[in-house]
Amino acid sequence: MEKTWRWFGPNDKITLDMLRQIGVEGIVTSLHHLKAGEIWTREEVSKMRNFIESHGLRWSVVESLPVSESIKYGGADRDILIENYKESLRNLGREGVTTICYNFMPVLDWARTDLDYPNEDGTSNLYFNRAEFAYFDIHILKRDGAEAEWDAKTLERVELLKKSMTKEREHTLVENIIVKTQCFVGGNITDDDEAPLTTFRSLLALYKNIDIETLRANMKYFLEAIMPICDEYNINMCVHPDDPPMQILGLPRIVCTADDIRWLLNAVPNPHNGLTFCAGSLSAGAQNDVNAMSREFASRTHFVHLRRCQVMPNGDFKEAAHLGEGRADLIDIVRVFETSLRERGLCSKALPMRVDHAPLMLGDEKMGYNAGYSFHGRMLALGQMAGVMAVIDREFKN
Ligand code: DNO
Repeated sequence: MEKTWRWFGPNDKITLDMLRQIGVEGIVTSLHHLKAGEIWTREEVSKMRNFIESHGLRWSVVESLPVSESIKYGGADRDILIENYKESLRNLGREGVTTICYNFMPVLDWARTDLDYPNEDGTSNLYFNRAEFAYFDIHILKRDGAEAEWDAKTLERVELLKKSMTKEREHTLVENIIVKTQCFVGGNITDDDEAPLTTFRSLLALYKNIDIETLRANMKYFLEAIMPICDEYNINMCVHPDDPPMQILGLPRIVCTADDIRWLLNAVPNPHNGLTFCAGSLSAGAQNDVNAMSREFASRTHFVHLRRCQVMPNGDFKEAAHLGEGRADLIDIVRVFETSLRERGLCSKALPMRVDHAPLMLGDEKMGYNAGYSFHGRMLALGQMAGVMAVIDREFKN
């Protein structure tokens, strides 16, 4: 696979020159200065492409070209926003940037309660504490009917938590769940929002009458509308699975399980309607056999995220080391994709992969990196995954 790296644009403290030194081949980025729904002009796309190429790298993947909420819930202006999306795709296609990652998660792009959960070895990771998330839902957000949606064991933990909860921790939970994880990925809440909870509540309200069936219909509508452009420019759309892959905050979520993915790929059978195989997101769902899913969906996978989670008996999950304890066997998954490429007569570099979130280590914690996107942690993970790929490549040559 092609070794790519998520880079956040010219203001990223991790520079393209640094990335070349550690063996990165392709860049994954977005036009982060544009808001969801704005047209990406050919000039803007070309400027970014040239900047990346002037550093000896290529713009391999757009992550993300965000889908506006109105397209997801089916608002009055959705057709206008879909036209804008199509225009952005055309401009990307004209510039030869043809792998597009996006997601179809209502309101919240991804969810974690802890951004620096300490490990025994002195590093720290992202963590999802189910009870703290439920606490946020019931006691901070105060969402109607929230309590009834949580299981008895989690509610018992919430009761315990109530006894030790402080204002500071409540504030940190809000920051972690709806601000710090969202502001840098083109999410709904920006870091200068003075009332993030109010904004968040009004976004949730947009989905009051939207159930799974409606969201599915809206996703199909969106995909069918953009497929002609994808055919014309050979663009691969790669939906990112819901993270975590479960129903949360009363919102419908439709890319959580193998059945969901089967539905999505069959609903719009065009091969340009494909998947970002995020092993990490999928592994956070105890229902998912991630390795079996990689086999089943390899031929419709156009982009791979390598990471893995460890799921605790109480439903918490922790982002584990790439070669450590976790629910997805990344060595096997790399082998699945490398094999599938060769079976389909494609060159190994035809499929971009990036290491996803990795621990904070060796001074990363002082650098203010975006949550999950450390330098040393990701560099170590990339080294490990590059080693796995090299061994597998050697096996194919022998
Ligand atoms: C977080 C990411 C997500 C992902 C988007 C893709 O680190 O996994 O923000 O990039 O959901 O659209």
